[in-house]
Amino acid sequence: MTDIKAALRAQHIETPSWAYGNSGTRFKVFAQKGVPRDPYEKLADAAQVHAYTGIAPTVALHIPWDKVDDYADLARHARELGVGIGAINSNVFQDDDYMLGSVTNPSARVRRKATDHLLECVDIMDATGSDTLKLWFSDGINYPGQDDIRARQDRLAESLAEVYDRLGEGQRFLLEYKLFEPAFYATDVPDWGTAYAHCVKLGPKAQVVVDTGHHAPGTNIEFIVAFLLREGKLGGFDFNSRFYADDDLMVGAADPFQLFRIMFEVVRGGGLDAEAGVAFMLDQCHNIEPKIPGQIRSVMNVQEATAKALLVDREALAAAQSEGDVLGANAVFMDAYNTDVRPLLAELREESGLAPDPMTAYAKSGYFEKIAAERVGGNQAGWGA
Ligand code: PSV
Ligand code: MN
Repeated sequence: MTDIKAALRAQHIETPSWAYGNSGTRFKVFAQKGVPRDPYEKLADAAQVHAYTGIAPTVALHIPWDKVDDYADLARHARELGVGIGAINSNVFQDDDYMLGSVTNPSARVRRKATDHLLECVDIMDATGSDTLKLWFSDGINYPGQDDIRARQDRLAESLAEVYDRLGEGQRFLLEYKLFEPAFYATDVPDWGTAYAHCVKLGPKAQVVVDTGHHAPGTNIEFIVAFLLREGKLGGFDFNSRFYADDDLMVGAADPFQLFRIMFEVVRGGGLDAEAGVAFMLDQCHNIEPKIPGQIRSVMNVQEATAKALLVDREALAAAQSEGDVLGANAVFMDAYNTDVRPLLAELREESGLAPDPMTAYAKSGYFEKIAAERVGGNQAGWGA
């Protein structure tokens, strides 16, 4: 139990700045009270999530949504709030120029513009002290014959190589894949195999990030996790959950058992160890639920799944597996999943001087009432704004 508690104490989950802004679907973005109006206020909200959970000490930025004049000042502000800047997420999907793609666009001018943005993100890493660049490309085509699939791979490789060469000491990039959307026929980085192949070619500073919402229904995500960890190529997660496509719902809400299975492979593969360098990030939007509690709940969901994964009796499991005891092995696995870990986590928090229930503690803190009263006027931050 001491080992389990130590592992849980060391766990670090990163929240995304964009989860604190307004978000929605293409049908409607609902405004909520107290929503941040700039990146500084987003960091203040993220600091609340860390204050009550104790395990969310960094915040991912998305550029240009979090564009500021002075990034060093933003990083200083974060430190004063007790948090740090995590991954820098690039955005080459919201400019008119990118209609036919960014780094894979048939136009050399547009490709140059996109790659320059990625390089600018590395400058922001330098200024903020971030060690991770996250790359997601919306690039792809809608119609057979629209563009040359293979040439697009060449263009992608060329841009990635340029960004890779710009990375400094201790910096890396994570390449994210996604099956479809916004491209509907062929996406340029559609799956982990494509991302993996590009990363292997580039070298150790390039790794794959698994966004749990980016697969075809029924995909065995924990297999991908096990494989990438074994190869030293699992750079991190964008956690969220989904019922249909890339729903960006709270992680663990749709399928807590899947999250447990993923976390088991993480534990099994040594992915919780700091040296493994796996970044546990959330990539979610809270369209109808309040945002700060939505993030607190999500962090707790990952923590609960991790605790259950750590509880798996690995010796008993290995014994049953080597004896070919199918039902016995499955029972060991399910015993851990069916354990109520909430008392253990409450105890852990109290040992660290935190309230046992972060949701209640936050609700009672009066923070929401304060920001709802203070944050009037100005433009609320939003997904894509
Ligand atoms: C794309 O769907 C994605 O998962 C990428 O990580 C983007 O940066 C993010 O969503 C935007 O919310
Ligand atoms: Mn993502």
